[in-house]
Amino acid sequence: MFVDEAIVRLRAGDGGAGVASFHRERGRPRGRPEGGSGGRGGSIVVLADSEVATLLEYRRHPHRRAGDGTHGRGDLQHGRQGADLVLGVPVGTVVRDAAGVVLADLTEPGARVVLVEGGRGGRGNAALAGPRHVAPTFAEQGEYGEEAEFTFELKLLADAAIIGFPNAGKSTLIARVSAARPKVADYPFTTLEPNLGVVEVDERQFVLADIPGLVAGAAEGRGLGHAFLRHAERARALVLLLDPSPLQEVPVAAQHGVLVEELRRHDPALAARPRLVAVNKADLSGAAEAAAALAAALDGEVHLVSAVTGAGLPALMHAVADLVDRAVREAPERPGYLLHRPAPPGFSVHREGERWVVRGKAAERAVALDDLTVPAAADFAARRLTRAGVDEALRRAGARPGDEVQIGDLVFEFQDEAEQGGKDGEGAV
Ligand SMILES: Nc1nc2c(ncn2[C@@H]2O[C@H](COP(=O)(O)OP(=O)(O)OP(=O)(O)O)[C@@H](O)[C@H]2O)c(=O)[nH]1
Ligand SMILES: [Mg+2]
Repeated sequence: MFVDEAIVRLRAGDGGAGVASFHRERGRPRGRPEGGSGGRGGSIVVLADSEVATLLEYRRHPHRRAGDGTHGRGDLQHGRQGADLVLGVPVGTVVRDAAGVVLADLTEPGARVVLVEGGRGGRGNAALAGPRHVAPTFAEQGEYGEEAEFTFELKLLADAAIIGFPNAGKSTLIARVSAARPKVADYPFTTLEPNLGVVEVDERQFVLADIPGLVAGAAEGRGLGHAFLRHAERARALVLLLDPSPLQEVPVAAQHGVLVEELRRHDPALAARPRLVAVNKADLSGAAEAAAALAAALDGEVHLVSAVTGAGLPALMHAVADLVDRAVREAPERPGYLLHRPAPPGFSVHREGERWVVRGKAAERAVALDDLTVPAAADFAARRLTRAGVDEALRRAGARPGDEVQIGDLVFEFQDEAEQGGKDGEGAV
């Protein structure tokens, strides 16, 4: 089953906690701090993999988690890192965040992007020890891994795409010029998913896509709708394949008009894409006349081919190869992949009712200690908030000494250190 869209929920691993412990020796109740740090949580990465053909796996299992880091231990033993999780997706997958912003367009095999970052491991008391806190009795907590929802959308990377009404003979044609073997039948909408085939013309090669049939009103959902046109979006050239058969109710000139209009409604850039026009089923009576009349009406070239007998196909494939080559010369690079990283760690201050609320990693990290009821730990956290600029930001926002401040789960009273004799004042909590 071919699946070209999936919504996934990804959760990176949590960081392990740091630990507070002390070297113990006979006669010395409290020796040097020896608490190890926690390991960082695993991240989740998407990787464009040419072995992966569909997003089916993500439709089936949309929830993914990377490994957690383990906690630190005494004796300077650090926790192990959580395992990263690598999600293989087909080449041509576009990744969007929940707001629809494109994070990555994975057009090259091997392209990879980190989508959610593992939580940092907490530092143990050995790593926290410094001149001011020679033997901290506290340690940092591990950080939660990031969690977010993403949309994966596969846009096949064909060089050229065949667009036409149901039954026009698109699948018959691709089967004739490539090794692709899609189902062919004389009822409409035989093809429900695109088929790719490699076409060789002299020394040249290009990838041709057989796209499901398009009808008038596809943009409103008629027939199979037009969502599958996403697989034509990256094609450098289009082949409009028209059906002169009397069984086809719409005459070829009108088919041409409908196809161009539906392309435009899906994406104006598609209607502007270089294209060739071909009338199929040359073996049927009336086909040559229909092709000639259309050429006159369009004042352009119309290929007359038969996907069954093969007539006219070499010339048409040559013309497609020429068009693809020209487009490659004009724009050799496929649109590379874009990337917006999430906002860097920082913080913001908001007034919520009577309380000041500080949000953001920099502030949450400062207070992520295992036991803030220990005065030394509270002192340590207060100093880190000052260093991170949180006090200053609160003061500028209008916070007064005694106001309530919330950071994460922690609520405390604002104390203006500047008014108490400077940031380095000893013992202020
Ligand atoms: N006489 C004649 N019949 C053709 C030719 N090409 C295709 N057909 C017939 O047209 C019918 C439809 O062919 P398909 O290749 O399945 O058409 P399609 O465009 O892929 O159709 P959908 O997948 O339904 O959109 C089949 O019965 C084919 O045998 C041709 O050149 N001449
Ligand atoms: Mg078909």
